[in-house]
Amino acid sequence: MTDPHAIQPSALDQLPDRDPEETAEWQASLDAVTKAAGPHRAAYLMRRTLERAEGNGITLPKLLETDYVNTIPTAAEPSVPGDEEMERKITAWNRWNAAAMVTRGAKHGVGGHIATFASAAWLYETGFNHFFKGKESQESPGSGDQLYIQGHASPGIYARAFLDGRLDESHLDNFRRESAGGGLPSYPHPRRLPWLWEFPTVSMGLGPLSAIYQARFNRYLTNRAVKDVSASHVWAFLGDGEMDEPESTAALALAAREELDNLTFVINCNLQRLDGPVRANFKIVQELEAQFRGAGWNVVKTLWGTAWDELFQLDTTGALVRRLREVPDAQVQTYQTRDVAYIRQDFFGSEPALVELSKLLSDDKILECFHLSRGGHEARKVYAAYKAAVEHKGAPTVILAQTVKGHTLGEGFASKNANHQMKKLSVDEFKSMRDLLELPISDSQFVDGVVPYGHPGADSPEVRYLQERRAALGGPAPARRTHALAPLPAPADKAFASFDKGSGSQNVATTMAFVRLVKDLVRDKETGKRWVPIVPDEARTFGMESLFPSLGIYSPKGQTYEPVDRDQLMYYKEAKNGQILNEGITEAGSMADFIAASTSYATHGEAMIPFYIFYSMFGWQRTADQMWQLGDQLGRGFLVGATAGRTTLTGEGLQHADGHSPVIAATNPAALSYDPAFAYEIAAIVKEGLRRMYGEAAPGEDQNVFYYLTVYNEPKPQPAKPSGEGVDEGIVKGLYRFNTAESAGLSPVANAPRIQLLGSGTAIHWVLKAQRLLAEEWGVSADVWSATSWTELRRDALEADAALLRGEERLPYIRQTLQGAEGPVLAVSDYMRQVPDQIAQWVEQDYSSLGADGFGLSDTREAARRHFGVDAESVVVAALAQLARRGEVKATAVKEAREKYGL
Ligand SMILES: Cc1ncc(C[n+]2csc(CCOP(=O)(O)OP(=O)(O)O)c2C)c(N)n1
Ligand SMILES: [Mg+2]
Repeated sequence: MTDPHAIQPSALDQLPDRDPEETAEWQASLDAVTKAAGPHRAAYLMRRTLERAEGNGITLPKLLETDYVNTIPTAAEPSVPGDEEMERKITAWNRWNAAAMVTRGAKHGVGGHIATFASAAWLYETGFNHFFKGKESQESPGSGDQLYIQGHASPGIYARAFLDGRLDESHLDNFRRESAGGGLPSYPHPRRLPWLWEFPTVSMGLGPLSAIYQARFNRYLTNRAVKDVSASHVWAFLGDGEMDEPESTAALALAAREELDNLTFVINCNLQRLDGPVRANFKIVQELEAQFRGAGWNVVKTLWGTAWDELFQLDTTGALVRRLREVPDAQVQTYQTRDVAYIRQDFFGSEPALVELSKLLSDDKILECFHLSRGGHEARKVYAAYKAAVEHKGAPTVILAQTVKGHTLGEGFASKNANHQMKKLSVDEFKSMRDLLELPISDSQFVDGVVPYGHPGADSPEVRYLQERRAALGGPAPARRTHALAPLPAPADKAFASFDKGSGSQNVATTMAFVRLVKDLVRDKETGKRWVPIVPDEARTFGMESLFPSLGIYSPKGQTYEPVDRDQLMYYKEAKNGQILNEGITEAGSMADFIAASTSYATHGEAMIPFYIFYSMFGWQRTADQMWQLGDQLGRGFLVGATAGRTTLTGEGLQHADGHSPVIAATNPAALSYDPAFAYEIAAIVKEGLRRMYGEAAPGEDQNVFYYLTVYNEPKPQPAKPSGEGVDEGIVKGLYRFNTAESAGLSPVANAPRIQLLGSGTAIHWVLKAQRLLAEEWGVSADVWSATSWTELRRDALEADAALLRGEERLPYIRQTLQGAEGPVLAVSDYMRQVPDQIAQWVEQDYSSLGADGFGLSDTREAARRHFGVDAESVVVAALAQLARRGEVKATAVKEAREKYGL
């Protein structure tokens, strides 16, 4: 056995002990207390001493865990400035209607959740009655607070909107039945119910991450003097199970570092998730406390209801606190469902001091404590926690509120492992709930066994109270602003037009072209300050470091140090009003930034224009779920996949080489995905994007879209924009003819066989070379088309197909554009063939494609292109093969070409 008093080497030894005698005296007094009064008392004294030290300004690292008790004792709770009885009644109606709407829907088999809101009802109610600011709030006009509501609690939010008159019975009866119109979406989906929901949350983990960046973005808006939203508070309601998602805790340190005291997490610690306990053998609250404290958050534990106070008073030995700390969560859950004999034996029977304590407790008292009395179920305690949170300065707050999952729903529900998925209550269960909640609903209202909705009447004291509270706080919540903003003025055309001349012989990569364009646009007098450049530690890779000194990198601290490169032109400039969000290596964080900025038009009534530029491989592939969230949240802005393509990243290889981001982007209905080949195309697409998302909407046009552009790092001379008709339209719609064999000056012979070559992005350069080889070496005329968006071409065609079912006939744009083009079509890109093949079924001509399928590899661009069979020579051979099949060139030409080029 090791001697506990033996001196162990420790970090303290690096610091010389100036007075070993004094040190020994302190240690001896601790030993004495431990011996005389027990370890609990010793620990208590140590904590008190640490508290005193803190009060004296002695800085010591904080302890990560406190006992399993409330942070705010009952005696320190402020009184709730409202009518507690009225709020109890309102909550009871909401509990009822939330359970009723899901139960009534059960006959359609559309599902729903009852237990989550039942555990969280007071967490929401207290916020709605006393804290959450609405959009018309005087302190934060047009913004209010931002509420991230747990997805599975949505029935409770609908129930409240029913009580306040924003929804009626038919809405509730169409919960989860949206296709006929007028229904309610399952979860917070702004796209489906844009006047109510602001923030989609149900893909767990994305809500907490987004909430942090939203709070951060609020600071950014304020610090950049776009809009003062310093009074807006961000509230994120989260499940304890949800905290296991990596995204949930990914940005905790950022929130603390930037002192986001405009942010509160409320974690509903009902100790259960979908399958069972969150931390069966451990304690989730303690784990979260340590994690949040360690990250620098203010932690408020609201664990026990008032009934427990008497027990803590009686706990003279500290045995109760010790036991509460040691019983694992799943055992606490079991107590919630077992009789008093079991609790006496299993909980109190574990040691003599607890047996003694339990003798002082009645059966009813024990049951009240173990079955019901939780901090998260008492308005006073929740109020105290929220007040502490909004008053805390210098750090965000997390409230760990302990609750019972399925609270008030009866024995069949409460604390049952399967309760997350139980979709209905029986009539008898409803009747017991009615009695428990003292709701004035009569048996006769259950017609044919159908549970009735409950409403005290539009003019009832409950509804008037609720509406008055909301009016005082600035209007209904949650609520999203849907009225149209004044369109932003279009930037001067000069910025775009300068790309139309081309770059002459100068080599310019399309990434560079995009960065140059943005540099011009951020200088625009009217709209420049609205741009939000976001980049996750890759600005230098994309040639953006010249933006550092001119725009500044956002830091709420400004620049407290002298940058190492201060004497250089492009030094690393941070500023409190910096415009660039240089996020460090977090694509998820950058996307969360993007989402906050891209929805600022609705959240704050201030349109912002985010562009987020990333390594294309680490965008969609890494964070596609956030792109989906963005689409749901109706975000607008530009995503830019740089260093795109499977063969462009000389030497980088398998994990960098992106051959499929356009495939993933195509799955998102809100993403308009473009693969521009030339600088002037980028200018045209960005110009159109600004018009569509921020300008005047055309009739029937959805403005709630975002753009995805793939740009390349390959320097090439940028041609001038062809002067032909329909070029601008073609760029936006996805295809236009760049040149013909004739206009390219390739002087083909009369009646030469002809082929149409379609290329996108960097592939256009191989296609153009192939066009020349075909003419000069094989007597074949090729016309070259730039396919700026395979995805938009397909969508247009899909729409034409859908219109056909409605009896409207129109040619898809792709077919119309290629009409009369001679010969077969060969489509080429630097992505897997699935990307160009999106259009195949609508091309009338013989169609074929080339692409970079399979894992990427490390090599030179030329070698990689030869490997994947997409280089100019491969294009020539494929074109000859296509023509040979049609009998338009000699069959031997294919073999000859392969041998000539050494394929
Ligand atoms: C990313 C993701 N994975 C899985 C789910 C499915 N899911 C929905 S709710 C749930 C359990 C939630 O438990 P918790 O967060 O503790 O919430 P509670 O209902 O207990 O308040 C799960 C696994 C989801 N919605 N999102
Ligand atoms: Mg839970």
